Amino acid sequence: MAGLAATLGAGAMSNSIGEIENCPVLFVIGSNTTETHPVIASCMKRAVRKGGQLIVADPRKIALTRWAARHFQPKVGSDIALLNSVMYEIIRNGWHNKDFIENYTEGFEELRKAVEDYPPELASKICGLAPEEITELARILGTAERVALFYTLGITEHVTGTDNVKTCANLQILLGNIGKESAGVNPLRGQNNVQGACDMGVLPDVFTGYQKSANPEVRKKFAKAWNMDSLTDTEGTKIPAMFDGMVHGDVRALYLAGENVVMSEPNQEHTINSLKHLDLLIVQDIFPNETTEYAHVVLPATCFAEADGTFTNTERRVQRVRKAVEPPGQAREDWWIVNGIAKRMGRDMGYTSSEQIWEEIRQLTPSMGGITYGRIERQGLQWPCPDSSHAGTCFLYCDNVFPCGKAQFRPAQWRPAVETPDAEYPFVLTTGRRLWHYHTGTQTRRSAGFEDIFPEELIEVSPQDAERLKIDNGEFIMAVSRRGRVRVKAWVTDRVPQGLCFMSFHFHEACSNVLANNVFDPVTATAEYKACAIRLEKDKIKTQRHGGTEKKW
Ligand SMILES: Nc1nc2c(c(=O)[nH]1)N[C@H]1C(S)=C(S)[C@@H](COP(=O)(O)OP(=O)(O)OC[C@H]3O[C@@H](n4cnc5c(=O)[nH]c(N)nc54)[C@H](O)[C@@H]3O)O[C@H]1N2
Ligand SMILES: Nc1nc2c(c(=O)[nH]1)N[C@H]1C(S)=C(S)[C@@H](COP(=O)(O)OP(=O)(O)OC[C@H]3O[C@@H](n4cnc5c(=O)[nH]c(N)nc54)[C@H](O)[C@@H]3O)O[C@H]1N2
Ligand SMILES: [Mo]
Repeated sequence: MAGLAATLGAGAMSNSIGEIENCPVLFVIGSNTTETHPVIASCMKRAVRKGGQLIVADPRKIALTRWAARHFQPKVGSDIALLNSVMYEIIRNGWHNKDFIENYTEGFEELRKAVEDYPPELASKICGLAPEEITELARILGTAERVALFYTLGITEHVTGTDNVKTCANLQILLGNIGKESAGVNPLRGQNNVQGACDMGVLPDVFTGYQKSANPEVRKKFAKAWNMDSLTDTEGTKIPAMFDGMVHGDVRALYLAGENVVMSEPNQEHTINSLKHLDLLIVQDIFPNETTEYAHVVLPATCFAEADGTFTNTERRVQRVRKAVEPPGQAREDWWIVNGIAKRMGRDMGYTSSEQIWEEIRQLTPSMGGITYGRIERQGLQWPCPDSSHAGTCFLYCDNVFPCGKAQFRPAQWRPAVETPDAEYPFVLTTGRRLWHYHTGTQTRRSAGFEDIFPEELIEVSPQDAERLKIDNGEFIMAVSRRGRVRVKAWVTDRVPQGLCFMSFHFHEACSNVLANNVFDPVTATAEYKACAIRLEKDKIKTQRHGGTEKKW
């Protein structure tokens, strides 16, 4: 799977958005698509209207389930057990794609052995589905002509996130659902340009296009282009290690560009404490926010509508963005600020436009060599696009050609979340997003319309739990974890099953990251935002709505 892993590691969709409406079976696991990717959700609905079968696996009754032929409601953090059991049933019934496995894969025996430990009766105890439901899911996926799998953070934001992703890939390889249209393994990327950021090498161990910094040839190529004698092969630091390093004094200065970490990192107290240790905190942002409170220097940047450049979307499509309005005050484009700082630090990179920067990227990145501003003037191009005569790539691994040779099974074993409910903290809290708001709210909470529609945070509590704890819909309660407590209004709703609560991190008055657990996947260092243990308490002080900290700006 190295080739597959390279793209999955890059987190790109193997297939394209345009193929979604023709999927005969869509398997959506851990993605609240209607609220977080509404445009892609409408393609999924179109597929359903065309006769496609939509299968959703999500612990919550999300809006997409209204369109689903079947909604499976596994427990939070149980996906490996569920999918291993599904593969157990697929193999037991002979539904796996024997030709594909024989000719194009490696490691089938190891996978078969690994999933032997997950008969439905046993997996059922972990994931909370009936054994018959697991068999039913296996039959739907195993007997389909092809299946497209879509996943998002319900899969990745666990300490087992990497293994969760590998398990999704194992399933699709087992069924031969790779390298063809309207199939594949499709992580739906988050921000408008998170794909672009990763593609540009904003990761600790790669240059542009996932060229490894450990490779001496690659380092030589970049050093030459940048007129340097050599480039270091040390791997960059991942976020959790940075924050720990601040506390221990190893990290003295931090430069944040476009991240409101006080709100978005797990365990807010730890985040703030870490920032307070810094000698220098620089924040480059378009607005003052909870993090600029701790900054020594704030650099005002332009927003998307005030800048020129490219964004790369979830289907690997590089698209032009053009400046539509003039930036206010002293705000400058992000690249201009970085260029200016480098100049003052003694290294003039000499950039004068975003196109000039793109040209350098293109020349140094084989997978994007054929993408020029001229060619994407009207319509973006999808990488890989190696040269100017190449039309771009809709779906990866066509003709079963994998960069590593054969697709490799990478079996994984289920492990529970780090924090599971106990007598003191009896609920699972899973966190995420709402349609009306964007992340830490710096942008959407400045929009009167969104604030009218969804003005405050609500913690989702099941009707059964609310009745037992005598919690009324709309009543303020306290949500308490080992890391902090949050006062928040209860939304009594069957969107969550008994024992599960859900909160977003959009509102500073009641942010789930006060509660979330700062434990991380060992490979990616992604936090376990999707599972921690909490208890609910009645709020003794009956105060007004919006009782949290007041905004100072
Ligand atoms: N409106 C809006 N849209 C957004 C964003 C936003 O802030 N607001 N942010 C963007 C970004 S950066 C991202 S990364 C994406 C995220 O997109 P999503 O991942 O769709 O967003 P989340 O709200 O985190 O939803 C995760 C889903 O996983 C489910 N889940 C939780 N735990 C588990 C589990 O253990 N197993 C399974 N199978 N499912 C589980 C939750 O119930 C939820 O439905 O959204 C993007 N789109
Ligand atoms: N509990 C919980 N926490 C989570 C998650 C979760 O599911 N649950 N999801 C995680 C995920 S997937 C993500 S992506 C993160 C998001 O976390 P963040 O990236 O910290 O959240 P944003 O609110 O998007 O903050 C981005 C900042 O960038 C600024 N900004 C916007 N445009 C520009 C620009 O063009 N230039 C510059 N310089 N700044 C700009 C905004 O004003 C804002 O302050 O949150 C993570 N945190
Ligand atoms: Mo994200």
